[in-house]
Amino acid sequence: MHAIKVVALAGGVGAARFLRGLVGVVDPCHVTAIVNTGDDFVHHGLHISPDLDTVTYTLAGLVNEKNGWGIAGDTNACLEMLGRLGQETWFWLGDRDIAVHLARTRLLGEGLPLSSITDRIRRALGVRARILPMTDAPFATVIETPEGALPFQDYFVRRGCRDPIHAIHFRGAGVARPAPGVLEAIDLAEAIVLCPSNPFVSIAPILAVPGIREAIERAPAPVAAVSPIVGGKALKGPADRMLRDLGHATTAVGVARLYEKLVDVFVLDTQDAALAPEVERLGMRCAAIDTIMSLPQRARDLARDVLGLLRR
Ligand code: FO1
Repeated sequence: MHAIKVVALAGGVGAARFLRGLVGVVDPCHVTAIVNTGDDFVHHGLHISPDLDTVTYTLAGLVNEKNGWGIAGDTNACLEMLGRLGQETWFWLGDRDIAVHLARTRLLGEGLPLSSITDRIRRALGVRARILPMTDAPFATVIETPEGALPFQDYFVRRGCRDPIHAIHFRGAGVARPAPGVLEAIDLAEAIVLCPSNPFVSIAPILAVPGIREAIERAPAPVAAVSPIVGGKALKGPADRMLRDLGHATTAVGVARLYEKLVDVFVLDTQDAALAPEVERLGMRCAAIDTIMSLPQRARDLARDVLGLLRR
């Protein structure tokens, strides 16, 4: 076990798997995940925080491994009934998952901030690592497409990421403040990791909260990023199409360029080892490691190797 304080910037499934590896090699009490809330939305009157839940369920050992999100073995009686009532069913909601959204929505209605609610949920589910939303303020990722501006989950789930992307906006970014504990965790960190998450819709929203990017830039801790692009393809989700549509190289180098001046060590997959010199020319160290977390042991190895690189 590393006795080192680690802060990880996290989106959904890829980040959750990395974090599960991380808490296998670092005391979970020393791990703080700062999680994207740009995907949050209100659906059927419920406040849904997909990335916070994906991270929480994964660390709690509850996640549906096949999807990477939702709860293993969850039933869908509520969704089925909603369908019979003529309500929207394009966003799959399991019955147990709905319980979490009900609790979150009720507590928000009572005036509790999202950060306190997230902390209550993770403790109730036995998660020892700290999970912080990037902000307690309203914040929404909006995707500009030929069909107009789409709220993130409309683009991602309802329309299945099929629209070309002109631009991505973060509504609320101007006035958002980092959630309590975020800046302190970054200041005190001994290692900072940008998880293998989508750089545009998972990591960029976190960095767009005023103060977070600046805190990372001035933090004494070294910063690593793990590429979510392997062999020119996203491991999950539309990151490769977003790189292409927004005019970037559809490779790990395209991702590394987005992290220029922020990251000390860039980790790409062994399949992309030949790209390392190009990444190093951007002014960061580059290491090629097996980044595909097909099994929990692989995620632990990856986390251990990333921390090893940061300690060097
Ligand atoms: N992703 C899907 O592709 N389809 C779904 O119906 C869906 C439902 C869902 C429910 C709860 C939850 O926490 C996540 C869910 N996701 C679903 C995943 C989610 O939309 C994305 O993974 C993130 O927003 C992107 O990180």
